[in-house]
Amino acid sequence: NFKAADEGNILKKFSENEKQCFEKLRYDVLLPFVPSFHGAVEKDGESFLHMTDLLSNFDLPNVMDCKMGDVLGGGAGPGAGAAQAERRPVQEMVEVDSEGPTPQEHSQRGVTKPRYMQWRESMSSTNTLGFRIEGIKKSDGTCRTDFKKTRSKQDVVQVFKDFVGGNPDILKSYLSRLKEIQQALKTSEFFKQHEVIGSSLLFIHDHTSNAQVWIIDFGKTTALPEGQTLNHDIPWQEGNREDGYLWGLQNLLDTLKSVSNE
Ligand code: 4IP
Ligand code: ADP
Ligand code: MN
Repeated sequence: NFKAADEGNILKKFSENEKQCFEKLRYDVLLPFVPSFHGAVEKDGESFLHMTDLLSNFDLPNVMDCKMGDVLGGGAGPGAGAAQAERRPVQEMVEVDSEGPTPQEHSQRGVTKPRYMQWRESMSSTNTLGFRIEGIKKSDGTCRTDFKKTRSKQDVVQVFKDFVGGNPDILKSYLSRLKEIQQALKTSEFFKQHEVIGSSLLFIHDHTSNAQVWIIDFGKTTALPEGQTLNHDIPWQEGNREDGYLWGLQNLLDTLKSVSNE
């Protein structure tokens, strides 16, 4: 999905939806918290979004991807409706939880995508905390994505503790950056007017204690109909399209605070 680009930049596989988000973000208070966008480009016959490589000002970075809010999408977004026809292999569920699939899903050897996604939300911390850890890449080259059952606050605290290597300066920087992001989100016009699904906060730090958090991945972020806005902090209900982003962010802040207190 990604390609190297000119110094300090990367190319992400083109998405019209994501491009539109980046264009609107140019005029929004969230601009300082998203990668700089340099437009759509063609390379080897394929289209890409040209943006800043967030890792380029780090020396051997450690990176964590935290997916915020609901993942499925409650409205007419890309997560709903059409996805009912898509199937995921039942084996993927069995690998995480042998009790996961129903007898019917076993006999069909598949689960519908919305069912799979809802199950992923319930196994991970998405349902209980409003965010989940997707993956971690460490400076030593190791990569972990086995967080599908990381659900409780204590589980998440342990993962973060290990990730920051117990460094209090890094934790402090992460916390203050998250508070800035929270403030910006609360005043953002873009955020008010969009359902944010499947977007992540990218945590990056290195041994010099340089630590930053960025908002990434607008592939499934969709504009609401003209005049409609979201609160992002109230529970999802059929039809309200609430994504639980701010609820998840507050829980993420509280979780990081308990890492520092331990
Ligand atoms: C994945 O589940 C992620 O939710 C993907 O979202 C999603 O891609 C996949 O759907 C879904 O199966 P796992 O994390 O359990 O693998 P993201 O790319 O935001 O991480 P979509 O296409 O919905 O963006 P499929 O249909 O691509 O498999
Ligand atoms: P996808 O739509 O495939 O989920 P994302 O935008 O979430 O794509 O990016 C996937 C991963 O690529 C992230 O977890 C992050 O590690 C890396 N990544 C994404 N954008 C950037 C960026 N601008 N700079 C550096 N790394 C990035
Ligand atoms: Mn993503």
